[in-house]
Amino acid sequence: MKRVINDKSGQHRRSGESYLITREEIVQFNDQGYLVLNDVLTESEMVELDFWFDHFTAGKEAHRMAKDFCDMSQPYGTPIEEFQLVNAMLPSKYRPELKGNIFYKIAKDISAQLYSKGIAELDYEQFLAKKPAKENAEFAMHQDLGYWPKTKNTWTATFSLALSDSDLINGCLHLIPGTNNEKELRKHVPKEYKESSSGAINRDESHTLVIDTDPNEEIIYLPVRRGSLTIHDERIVHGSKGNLSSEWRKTYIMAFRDSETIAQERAIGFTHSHNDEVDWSSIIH
Ligand SMILES: O=C(O)CCC(=O)C(=O)O
Repeated sequence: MKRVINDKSGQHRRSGESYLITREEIVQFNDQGYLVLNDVLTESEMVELDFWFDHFTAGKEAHRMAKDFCDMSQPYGTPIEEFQLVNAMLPSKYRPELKGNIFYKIAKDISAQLYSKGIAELDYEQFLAKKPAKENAEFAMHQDLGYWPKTKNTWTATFSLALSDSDLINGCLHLIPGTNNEKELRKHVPKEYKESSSGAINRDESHTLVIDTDPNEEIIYLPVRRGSLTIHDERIVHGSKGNLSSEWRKTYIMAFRDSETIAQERAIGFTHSHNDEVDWSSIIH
């Protein structure tokens, strides 16, 4: 088991709302599909985000979020008291006060350094909290692109900001480096689903998709301290295990994609809300 920690990153890379990444890190992101950046946000910046994270994950906006407040590891409709993990999708849609926060500004700045072929914009964001002592608060191995409509340009940088330290005990992100460069996307199958009479897969039951992995593939773990970031791309095979600790694992996720890709998604009604009504058979040429 390998743990990846990037000791060269840190606050010395910060200048106002910018965070400088190196040429080697850009190459690593393209070749291996992920990056780890330590100590990106300061403690006082984090405290402002804590307030909204705790507000949402305590369910204070749940009454108007429908499926956007859910436990992605279980079927929709699971009672809140039985949640193992709490997902709050698109928090700044529900509380616009969150728009343009410091995490957004820094992630946008890093996206621009990672992506030179177009304009990287925020596509969606989510809060993810794993409850203490919940062995099944896990994300099955998947590739993010397996969840999304097909678009010409798939470029994505998904930023996970640790609001709590994350480690092997509380279910930090893990992944298989280099799988981002596989030619074909792996076959994703819904964890819970019913087939319609036409044989099409109905994903109304739950959001989770799963893929098979080979036990010989090397999985690496990305433990990070509070205020640090992991960044992964849309094709890398990744997931996370349950939380065996006595504390919450808290993560704020933002995904940046090419501005034209986002426009294509929106044109078919795809906003990354779990309340979207999308024609999953639609393919954008
Ligand atoms: O951070 C995690 O636990 C997993 C999140 C994840 O799978 C994702 O952002 O696609």
